[in-house]
Amino acid sequence: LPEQKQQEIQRALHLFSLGQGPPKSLKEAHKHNFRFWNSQPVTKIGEEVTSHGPIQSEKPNIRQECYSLPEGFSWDTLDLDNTEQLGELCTLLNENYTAEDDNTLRFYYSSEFLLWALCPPGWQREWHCGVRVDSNKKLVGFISAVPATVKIYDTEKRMVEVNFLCVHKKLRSKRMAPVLIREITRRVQQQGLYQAIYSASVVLPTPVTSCRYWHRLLNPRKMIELNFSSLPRHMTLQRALKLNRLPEMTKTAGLRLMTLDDVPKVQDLLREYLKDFHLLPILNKEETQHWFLPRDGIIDTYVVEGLGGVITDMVSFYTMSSTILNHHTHRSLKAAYGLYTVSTATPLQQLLEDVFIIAKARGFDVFTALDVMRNKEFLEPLKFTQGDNTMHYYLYNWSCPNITPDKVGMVLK
Ligand code: MYA
Repeated sequence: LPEQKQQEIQRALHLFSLGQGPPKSLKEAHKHNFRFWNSQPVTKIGEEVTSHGPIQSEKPNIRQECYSLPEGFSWDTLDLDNTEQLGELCTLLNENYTAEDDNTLRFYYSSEFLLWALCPPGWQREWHCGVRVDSNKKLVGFISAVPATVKIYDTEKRMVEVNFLCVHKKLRSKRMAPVLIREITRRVQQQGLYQAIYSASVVLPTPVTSCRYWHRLLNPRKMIELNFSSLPRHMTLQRALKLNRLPEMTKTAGLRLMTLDDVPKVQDLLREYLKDFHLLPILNKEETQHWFLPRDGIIDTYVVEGLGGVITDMVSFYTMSSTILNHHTHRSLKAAYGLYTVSTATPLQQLLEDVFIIAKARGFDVFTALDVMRNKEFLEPLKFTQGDNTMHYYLYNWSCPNITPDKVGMVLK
């Protein structure tokens, strides 16, 4: 094609991509002009990385004052101890954070879940960063960070996990997200941290790893009635019931909910299991307690206690409830999202099948897991089917070679 024509096509592609939001695949990402992300210390799309380390090694000049918001909006650091403000955050997220494309399912975040996710040991109020409309004080934007120690290949780094970036539906595509990201970056850097880890279903520069969701039906009848998008084609109710049938009773002696006394043993079990992966959390006692000690409707950890009180195995998952929109019989869906599964004495499949039996009895409809760690060993044998969604993990201001999902030892909530 003549050069002028080529340029016109490039320009049209660029304008098209601007109106489309971030790309959903790496192929699309190669054509996308990341106006904001290209200005940030992150690996560029297509850049081959062989070295390890910060992208910006010198300490940045940190602005003293907040970044400017469009006129009519102001920053407001939320106080999550204040039930009214916590309620406002629930409303913002529940109405604007997620909805399936076909508008049938919407995640429901409870106040208790948000307190668990946003106030782990070392949390900082400044990192619960909201945006309000000046005229009526309505909360319309949010971004958060929580502290974490993460090991990437051979480097242990104190950093933050960034999550719950949300802009009200009516204010989308107005470049509010880049301002929120810049502001949380500034507030984190002010505390002397220069790296972050985060995940998203969209492709940005550049995933360090890309993992797939898999689903195991616990209540196949309900999932079929809901026409759950990840069901295998031609799955009839009879086939689904037969395929997903579970034994009546669990098999593993000593399987029980984790208690406070188990914290040090769970910490040791996890440390030993995770040590060979290329991306993993380093958890102290307080963090292990916070992230794993069961809290009904939020986080569950089952352990197997062997002879002499030793903890040999564990399965942890968090609860994600969804509201079902426009269905004549079903109002809500309860999903278990697998975190860490470690087996040293119980066969992996038996351990999980037992947990499915318990989860089903406790009203969970589906068990969801990523293809990270050694999970591939049990996904297909235990009748999981691959979902439609990909979870891309990202690092801010850190470059390292890409990590395959089986070398990922970390699940972000
Ligand atoms: S992932 C969950 C994200 N939230 C949702 O999906 C909820 C529903 N969606 C929304 O609320 C909005 O669509 C959001 C974008 C707010 C996502 N991560 O304002 P815009 C880029 C990063 O016009 P909007 C999570 O919480 C996009 O490529 N960037 O767009 C982790 C474009 O940049 P560029 C994203 O649709 C968050 C720009 O924003 C995302 O109105 C980690 C457009 O802005 C995304 N999910 O709002 C954040 N989606 O021009 C990064 C779009 O370059 C943290 N964009 O293409 C980085 C580390 C910071 C700390 C560092 C410390 C040292």
